[in-house]
Amino acid sequence: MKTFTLRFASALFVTFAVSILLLTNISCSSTTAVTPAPNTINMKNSVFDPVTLTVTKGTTITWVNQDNFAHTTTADGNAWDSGNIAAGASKAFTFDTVGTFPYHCTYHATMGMKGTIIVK
Ligand SMILES: [Cu+2]
Repeated sequence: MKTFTLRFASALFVTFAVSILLLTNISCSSTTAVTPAPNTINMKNSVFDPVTLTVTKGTTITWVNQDNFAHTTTADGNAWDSGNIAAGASKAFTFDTVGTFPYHCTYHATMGMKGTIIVK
């Protein structure tokens, strides 16, 4: 009787553990699907990397300046403007409006330092 109870309890526990694993996997894969790219844009050699970033509404994007001089992230339509982001510094904005937002660095746009944020 004791053995049977123990086995039954073990079976229950295994079922429970497998369920948790399945649930964990499901939530992990859906998170990956919603956010395909890390929400960080590097500013290096006066280039935004990646040049185009697609995110879901409500996502916070962080720009990281890896150059040893200042950059900005400035929306062409002025939806956002970081002002100076010093060497080694970063700046984050949260995107709550769906749309396509071209942007640039005010210092290096003429050198081609431009990017696009797509919010879905
Ligand atoms: Cu710049």
